[in-house]
Formats: sequence, structure tokens, C-alpha cells
Amino acid sequence: MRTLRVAMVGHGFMGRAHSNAWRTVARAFDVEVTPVMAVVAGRDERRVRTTAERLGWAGWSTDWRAVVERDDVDLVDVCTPGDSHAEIALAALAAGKHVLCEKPLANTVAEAEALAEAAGASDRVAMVGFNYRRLPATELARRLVASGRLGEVRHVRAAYLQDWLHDENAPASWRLDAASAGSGALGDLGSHVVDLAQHLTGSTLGSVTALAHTFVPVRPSPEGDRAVTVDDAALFVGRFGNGALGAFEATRMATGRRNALRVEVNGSLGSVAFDLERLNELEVYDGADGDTAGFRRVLVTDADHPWLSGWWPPGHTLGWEHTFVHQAKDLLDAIASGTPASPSFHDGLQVQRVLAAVQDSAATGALVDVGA
Ligand code: SOE
Repeated sequence: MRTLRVAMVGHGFMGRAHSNAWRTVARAFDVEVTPVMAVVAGRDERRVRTTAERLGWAGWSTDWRAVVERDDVDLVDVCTPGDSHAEIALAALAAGKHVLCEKPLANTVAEAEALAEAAGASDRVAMVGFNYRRLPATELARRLVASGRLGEVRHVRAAYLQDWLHDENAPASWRLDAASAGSGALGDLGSHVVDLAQHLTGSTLGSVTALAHTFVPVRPSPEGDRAVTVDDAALFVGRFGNGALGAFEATRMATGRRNALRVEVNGSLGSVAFDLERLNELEVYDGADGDTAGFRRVLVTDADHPWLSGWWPPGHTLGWEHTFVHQAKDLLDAIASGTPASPSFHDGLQVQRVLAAVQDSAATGALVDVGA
């Protein structure tokens, strides 16, 4: 049996989701390479030790540099805040490890360029964690667009809405600090919908016009009030390379919207619409249905739908955590077959360029080219 010894750096919310995926993937799917949860690294000794025991890691460390250098580690899974992605992932590639890096790939375009270049020069597999690509329903949407069933794509409407910051007394954290997070709702949530929209349409954004706002500029912390240096919300429109128009919204201030990711694609022959709160379903409109045409709710749970072969009988639904299991499966398949993973670091760099263009446009009011 071929094994892949995994080291995970960072063990917050995303680390828990990734740990669940590493534990589960070889039990759900026939994979040629089986992951071994070798070691988890974190800054606080007590927390990282407890995490290792609880989440199923064989070892723990407070020294991520030593971990990425270890001979008995084959893959480094980066689950830290954005300001350390570049340093850790570059060190891991330099040490000859495969890398999975959480989104957005980095905090700046310069860091993302360095990462894409290093990944391009390496024979290791490098993947960015845009997990919403890996739902059966979003993949069905992509296939419908790619097959031409929707005709010429004209509109993409994508929103990622959360509300955990609506209360002005919600405390400051690394996610509200530009130095550690790069940006706010834009990078955290907007990066997901930019990636998903580009993935579904097979086309990238060429230019954007944006508005961004910080509704609560100061927040409490145990050390006293702290300035919020990122956006609470970002809205932007853009033109895709294939001529389609896109409208995007990312916010952590949409009261009542806990984790609402919605994307709709309208083509000349039909449309698809996805809503993360109903993640087992895809709404499909096919103009060819004549006088019975209308949006149909397709339950995307049959065995021949993507990734469903590993799970339950039709109608026995999946959840949010399965996106990470599918991500791990596809990464293991890429490593086993020696083929590049998708989304690559180059894809992550392209999303980073869109985020930078949005920030630039929001600051200047100008239409900004995304660039290549
Ligand atoms: C933010 O609240 C967050 O955890 C994002 O960082 C994740 O990428 C998203 O999937 C869920 O929400």
C-alpha cells in the first residue's frame, strides 16, 4: 500500500475540517495513496497536543519549520491565517513536499506570484483549497456549462453572505486585521465566489469595478479597542474573457445569512442556480423544455453524479464537510497519477489578481484591469 505522510500546520476551524477529510477519505473512496496523519503543528503547546489527540494526528509540534523539513513528511497542509501561507508553502515546496494551501492563496499578488512560480518549478503537486468546486451540484453545473447545454454564457451572479460581524461588539480577531488576513469579506468569502464563477464558466474575469466598506471601524479586544483594517463588505461587477457579465457580493454583515453562498449562471439556452444552504440540489432551467420549461430542482445524489460513488444510496444527502473529503481525494489522485492538481497555485494567483483589482477599484473608483 502506498502511503502519504501528511503534516498539517494550523488547527483552527479549517484544520478541523481538513483533519476530518484526511481521516475519512480512504474509508470512503478507493484511493491508490492512503494518507497517514503524521503530525500537526501549532504555536500553543497545550492546544496543539490536545488537538492532535482529539483529531487523530500521530504527533504534534510547535515548530512548523522543523515539521516541513522532516524526512517522514510527504505533504504539508497549510491551514494558517493568510500572512503565513507564502512562507510555509514556499518552505514546504523547497523541502520537496506536496502542498495543500487554504484560500485565498496569499495576502498579496507578489506572494501569490512567488508561490505559483515555486510550484511551477517543482515536480510536487500543489493545490489551493477552493473547496466549493467539489460539490456534486457545483460540478454538475460546470459540466452543463462546458457541454454547451446552457448555450452562450451571458450572466453570472454570485454572492457569499455571512452575518457573524453584524454585531458591533463582536470582538476583533486576525480576520479583521489587514496585516494577517490581507482583506476582509473580500478575500475570505469573495475569493470563493470568484473562483467558483470562473471555474463554472471556464473563463476568467478581465476587469472589475468595485465598492467596499467597513461598517464597524473599531472593535473591542481584551487589550482594548482595535481598529478594523479590512472591508466588512465588498460588491463588484466584472467582465469575463468570454464576454459574460458578472455581479459579485461578499459580506459578513448580512443579518440572518449564516453561510449563504449562491451562484447563478444564465446562458442563451438555459440557466443553473446553486445555493449552499441546499447543497445537494441544483436548479436547472432548460429552454428546450418548451411549454413545460421552468427551473427544476435536481437532487444531485445519484451514484453517477461526481464523487457520489463513495457515499450513500440516492437521496441520502451530503454536507459541507464532504467538500473537504472530495478535495483530499482529488489531491491524492493527482499525486498517485503524477498529474497537476486543480485548482493550482496558478489558479490561486489569478484569483489573487482579481482580489487586488477589486481593492484597487474600491479605493480609486476606477474600472481596473485584472491583468495576467
Ligand atoms: C469564514 O467565516 C469561513 O470560515 C471561510 O473562511 C471559509 O472559507 C468558508 O468556507 C466558511 O466561512
